[in-house]
Amino acid sequence: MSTLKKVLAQKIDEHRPRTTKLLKEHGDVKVSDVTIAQVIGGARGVRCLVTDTSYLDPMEGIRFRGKTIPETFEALPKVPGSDYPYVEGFWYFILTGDVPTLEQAQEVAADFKARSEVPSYVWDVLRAMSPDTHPMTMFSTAILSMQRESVFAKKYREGLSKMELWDPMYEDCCNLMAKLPTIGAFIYRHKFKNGDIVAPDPKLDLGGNFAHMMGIDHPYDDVARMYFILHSDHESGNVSAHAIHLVGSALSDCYYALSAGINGLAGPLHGLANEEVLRWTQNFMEKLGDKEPTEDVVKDALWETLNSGQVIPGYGHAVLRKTDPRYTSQREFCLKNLPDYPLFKVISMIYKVAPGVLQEQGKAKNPWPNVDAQSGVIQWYYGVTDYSFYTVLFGIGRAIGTLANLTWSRALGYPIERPKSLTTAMLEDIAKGK
Ligand code: CMX
Repeated sequence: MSTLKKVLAQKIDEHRPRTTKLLKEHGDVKVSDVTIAQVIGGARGVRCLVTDTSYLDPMEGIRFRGKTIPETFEALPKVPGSDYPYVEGFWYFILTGDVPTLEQAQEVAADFKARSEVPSYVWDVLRAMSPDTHPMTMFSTAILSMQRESVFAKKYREGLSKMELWDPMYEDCCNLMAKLPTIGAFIYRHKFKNGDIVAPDPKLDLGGNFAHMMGIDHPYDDVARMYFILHSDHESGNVSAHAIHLVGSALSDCYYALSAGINGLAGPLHGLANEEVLRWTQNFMEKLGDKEPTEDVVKDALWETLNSGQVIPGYGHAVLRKTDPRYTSQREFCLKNLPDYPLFKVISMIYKVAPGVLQEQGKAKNPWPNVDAQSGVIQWYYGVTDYSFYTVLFGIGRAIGTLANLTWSRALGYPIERPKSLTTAMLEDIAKGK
């Protein structure tokens, strides 16, 4: 058994009594009161999920296993010759809460390599799809097509006790995690590089190998490591994470669950916003022609978007009430690596102007940028200009946290999710105090 699996099994044994005690001794303690606005308004702010892998504070932003983004990058073992950590080490960290040693991160890297071969029928499925299929549809389909590989589904059919369900779920999640970068890079090369596929290099770590399969040189390997870790986890209430948790709660395996989450991530109010940001910015720059993007010109363009009833992509958030630290982290990367790049300058100008415009409009509760406002410019700079691909990158990252969560959900025996609905007439009666 790998070190990671041994440590995880021990952590699960230690954690289970905490959940049992909360349920048995404190099950009737109130956590949230729910208002009619929350019932109608997408359960915003209703505290009714447990997530131990990460916590999102509205003012501070995300913490992975208690660590801020800079603390996470600082603590994890780095890939030799790189400024960024092993994604595989992050997988160890998010699953267990322990910072792995370099050897432990490399053990996961070797384990992933052994699991990384994608069944050839997946390539047949992707090649059979219409050329105008969106990369997210391809990604979701590729994941779903591998459901027949599920160890969890097989073991469940054979009859496995509830206490043991986490083990095949862990195996499935590792198998899937190890294959996602190869699938993502295949979709990119198949769709945007005339099908000129680059074979994986078994010597490289997950981030390095992804850059290699994309066909892009250093420092794109660092971009991949940074990008996957930054997008990994944002508690469980966001659409992709929640969809994955929800589908998994029916004891569907992780192929079904992740595919569902990827479908949610493909919505323009969620992960697809990174594509929308680039589309908006490119349209804006085209209209601008040779003119300088002054503050006034940017302001006018933002108002035009708002006045036409559309949202400003990359701005606002359901939980955050300040600039997303995932935005800041990517901005710092840009300031170091591409400070004078014209597209970055436009993105920075939007950052200067958009919060004021949104505040003046007075609708958005959070006028500050989220992760999606800054991610596309980095991709564009390194040659990935086909922005319909960007959300696939988000999806590979998002799998890390959500698959770790799914493993823990099976370990702690969380039940099938089933909130209760009311009719509008019932809400009207409640409003009248009946
Ligand atoms: N531009 C224009 N209007 C916005 C806005 C934006 N960026 N953000 C919020 N609003 C509007 C909402 O549409 C809503 O309008 P109505 O009252 O007419 O329905 C109003 O402000 C209040 O919304 P809110 O409570 O501040 O925001 P929500 O929690 O409902 O929605 C989010 C959050 C992210 C969907 C929203 O801010 C948005 O649409 N942003 C743009 C899309 C985007 O960047 N999404 C990516 C989020 C991060 C991610 O998941 O990847």
